[in-house]
Amino acid sequence: MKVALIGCGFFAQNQMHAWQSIEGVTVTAVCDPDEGRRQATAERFGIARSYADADDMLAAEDLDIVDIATTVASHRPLVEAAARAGVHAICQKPFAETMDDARAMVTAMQDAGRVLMVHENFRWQSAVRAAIDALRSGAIGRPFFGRVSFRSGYDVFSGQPYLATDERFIIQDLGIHILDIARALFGDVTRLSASTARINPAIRGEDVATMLLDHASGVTSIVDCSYATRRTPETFPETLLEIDGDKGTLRLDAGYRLIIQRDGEDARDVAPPLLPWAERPWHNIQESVQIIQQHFVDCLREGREPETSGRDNLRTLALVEAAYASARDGSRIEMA
Ligand code: NAD
Ligand code: 89V
Repeated sequence: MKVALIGCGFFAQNQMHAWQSIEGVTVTAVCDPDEGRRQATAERFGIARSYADADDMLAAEDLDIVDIATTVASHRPLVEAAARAGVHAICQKPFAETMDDARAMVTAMQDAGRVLMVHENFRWQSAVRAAIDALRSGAIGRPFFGRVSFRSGYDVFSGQPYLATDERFIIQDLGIHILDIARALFGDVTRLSASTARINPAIRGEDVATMLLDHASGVTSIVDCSYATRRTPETFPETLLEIDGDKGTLRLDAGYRLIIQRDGEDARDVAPPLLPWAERPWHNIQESVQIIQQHFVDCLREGREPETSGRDNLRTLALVEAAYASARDGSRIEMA
């Protein structure tokens, strides 16, 4: 399968490493209007052809997949360009700036008969996946309460400066992952309320968000996110879990310890491996990049819809929009 990368920035480097680890896949071209980034990425990964413009690349290259690793404002035009060119697309989160844009992107790819997946990778982290698998196998019986928690004081702004200046911060950038994990664990959401705060005066958006979710399955969950939490150990970028079921409890604790209590205690180390190209503390996220891209390729080969397809991700994005609306006016939002 021939892949082209669109956007040669901070996170795309992980995506390039991951493509190079997947059998039967070759990245044949990269694209970025920023010449320095484009050339550095092409050189680093030995890619012969590079382009400043995505339309030019799509016209010139014979591709199976485009990997869209740009920030959100360009996602809709780039996915629509992929649809016009008749290539499958994997697009970074946040999927779109508005629900209308996201729906248009899903429709464009559907009409083109091509597969669209969102690079929604947190539910693919191996520690989170171990918890999802345990829950789905009935390890604690029927769940009725969950807390999905990401609290950190890590400096994300040095690698991703736009996070400090965007009007929306933690729900759109990080909460979107944590809400998606809540969906993967407990299913779709019927009601949501949220409150937010900005603790760091040097940034524009909110850096704390606390959300209360009712799930159609009967579970009530709390999704809490903070980049204003100074504590030891610093757990970036771990998502911690506490889940109560009618037969026991499950916890994913700091340090990647999965603990299931049910007639006794089963504690497991579910730490992610340190891939050869990865570095701590990002190795958890980096491993999930390889897993999600492998999932995309497997789905294309087997004709299956990816778990985090564009269509699926509309429901995660709707939670982000609902959380901002609730935080703005104090309402409790009924999800369609
Ligand atoms: P970045 O700003 O470092 O890189 C984006 C690159 O895209 C830039 O080099 C820019 O010149 C290029 N670009 C913009 N418009 C383009 C266009 N039309 N055609 C080609 N190139 C274009 O951003 P980043 O930090 O790498 O983030 C990219 C995306 O990845 C964001 O949506 C972010 O939320 C997401 N991200 C995801 C994770 C994760 O774990 N899933 C982690 C970090 C970032
Ligand atoms: O996942 C992300 O999109 C990143 C981070 C983990 C730092 O929030 O921006």
